[in-house]
Amino acid sequence: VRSMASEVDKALSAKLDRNQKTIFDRIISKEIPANIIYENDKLLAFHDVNPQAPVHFLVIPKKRIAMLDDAEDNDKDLLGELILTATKLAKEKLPGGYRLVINNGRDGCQSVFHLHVHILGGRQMKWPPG
Ligand code: D5M
Repeated sequence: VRSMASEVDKALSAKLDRNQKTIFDRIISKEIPANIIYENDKLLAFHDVNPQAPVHFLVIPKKRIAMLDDAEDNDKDLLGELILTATKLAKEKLPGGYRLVINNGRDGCQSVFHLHVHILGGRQMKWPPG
């Protein structure tokens, strides 16, 4: 079982190359399997392979945006849809509440350089997050 520390290790060793395809591109193209929850022409939602809560899934834009830092004004609609879709799915699965997280860069503990929203819930979340 991978631990929280190893997610941090992964983030610390992850290399940012904006032109590099990531594992999420391969999930979008169905080259590799994922437990998909929702899909439309712009977005894909699937369960996180290393869940940090009883419910932990990701919503990603199909457009490759490496990280929140790279989002531009013309991504406004897409970012809106990303959050609203994450929320719609979260409300269905987690009526007691939930947390959305977007990790950005090394200090943010980002390990996959394809923008993704984490949706976590099914337990009492703590604050501040680690
Ligand atoms: O989070 C990246 C997240 O992506 C981390 O929680 C594991 C998850 N992950 C990595 N590979 C896969 C596959 N193949 N399927 C599902 N989930 C995956 P970050 O915010 O970059 O630290």
